Amino acid sequence: MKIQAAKVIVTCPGRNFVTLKIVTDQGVHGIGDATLNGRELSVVSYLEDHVIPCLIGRDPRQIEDIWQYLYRGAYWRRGPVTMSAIAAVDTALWDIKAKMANMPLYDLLGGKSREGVMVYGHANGGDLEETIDAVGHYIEMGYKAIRAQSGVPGIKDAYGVGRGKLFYEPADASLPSETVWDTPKYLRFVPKLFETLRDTYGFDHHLLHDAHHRLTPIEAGRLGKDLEPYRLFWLEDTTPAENQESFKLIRQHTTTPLAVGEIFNTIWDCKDLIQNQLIDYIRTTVVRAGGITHLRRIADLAAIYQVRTGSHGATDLSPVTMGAALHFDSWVPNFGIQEYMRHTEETDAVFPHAYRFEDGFLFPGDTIGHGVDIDEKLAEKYPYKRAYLPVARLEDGTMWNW
Ligand code: CS2
Ligand code: MG
Repeated sequence: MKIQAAKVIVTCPGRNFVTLKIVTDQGVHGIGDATLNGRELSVVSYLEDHVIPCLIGRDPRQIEDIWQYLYRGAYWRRGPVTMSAIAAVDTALWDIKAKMANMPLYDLLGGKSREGVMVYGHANGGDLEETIDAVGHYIEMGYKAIRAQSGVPGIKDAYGVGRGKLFYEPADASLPSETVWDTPKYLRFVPKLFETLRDTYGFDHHLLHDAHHRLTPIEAGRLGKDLEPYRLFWLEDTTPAENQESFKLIRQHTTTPLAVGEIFNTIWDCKDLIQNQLIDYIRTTVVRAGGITHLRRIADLAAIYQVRTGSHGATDLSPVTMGAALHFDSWVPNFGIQEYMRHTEETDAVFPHAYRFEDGFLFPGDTIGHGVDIDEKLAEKYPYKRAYLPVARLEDGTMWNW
C-alpha cells in the first residue's frame, strides 16, 4: 500500500483553514488539519514544498515511522509550523488506518472510556451584566461547564469578548489590531465577576476563566487566591509559560486549578510543568502538538501525575481537529474536559462531520475514521483572506502579551 497523492486545501468560510488530504493507491483518503492562526501560509509551504514530496510512495500504515521521519528527519525540531505540519500528516494517516480497519478512530485507539465528552462553552459580554446573562444562556443550552470572559471597566478591548451570542473570533483584521491592557483594573474586576456568577447561579456548574498570558507570576498567584471561594474548574494561561519555573511561585499561593498548554508543541514543552505537578490540566491538542501519535505520549506522561487533559478547541482549530480530538477524548483515560467554541454554519458546511452536541456533551459519532471530511467544491468558493490576531500594549505604549 502506498501514498499516491497529497494536497493542501486552503479555504476561508468565515475564517482561514488549512487542510491536508492524503490519498492511497487503494482509493482510501484521510484528512488532517494544519491551521496555524495568523501564520497559515507558512504551514502550507512547509507541507507543499518540504513534506509532500517525501510522502509520495511511502506506506501509509507506518504512522510511527513517518512521524519519526518527519520529526527527526527535518533536523530542525519542534516549533508551531513544523509540528502543525506533522500533525496534519499524522491525523490524516490515523483517519486512513481507522477507515482501513473499518472502525471509528476511538476504537482503534483502545475503545471508548466514556459515552460523551464534557465540553465547555464560551460565555462573554461587554460588561458584568451582559456576561452574567451570557452564562445564563449557556446554562439554558445545557452546558455543564462554561468559560466566562467579560469586558472590564476602563479597558477598551478585554480579551475574549465576542461580537455575537455564540461566536468569538479574534483573528478578524488584515493587519493586527492594537488593544490596550491594564492589569490592576482586570485584577480588581475578575473576582467580582465570579462572585456575582456564583451568587446568581450557585455552584452546580463548572466555571472557567482564561487570563491569556497577561499576568506576572505573583499577580497570577494573587488572582488564583482571590478566586478560591468561587471554586473554578480552572484558571488558564495566567502567565507566559516560557519560564516554567515561575509556576512554582503561582502554586505556592493558590489552590485554584491551573491549565496551560494551548501554544505548546511537544512533550518537551509540557514535561517540567507536568513532572513538577505545577499544573492540573494540559491543553495541547491534535493540530498543535504533532497529531494523535504525539498527543497520546503527552497524555500518558500527564496521567502519571494525575494531570488531566483539556484540549484547546477555539474556532481556529478546524472541525477536523475537533473531530479527531473527540475520538482522542473518548479514549484517553485521564480526560478532563474539551473546549468547544462553535464554528459558523459556513465552516460546518465545508467540513461535514459526524460529531454532535447534546446536553453539555459532544459525541464523536460512529462513522469510521475520525468522522470529518472536506467538501472541496464548497471550499473553493472561499479564497484565503489574510487575518491576524490582535496585539496588546500597556497604556504607555509598551508591547504586552495579547
Ligand atoms: C484561547 C484562544 O480558546 C482559548 O482558550 O486562548 O481563543 C486563542 O486566543 C486562539 O486560539 C488563538 O488563535
Ligand atoms: Mg486560552
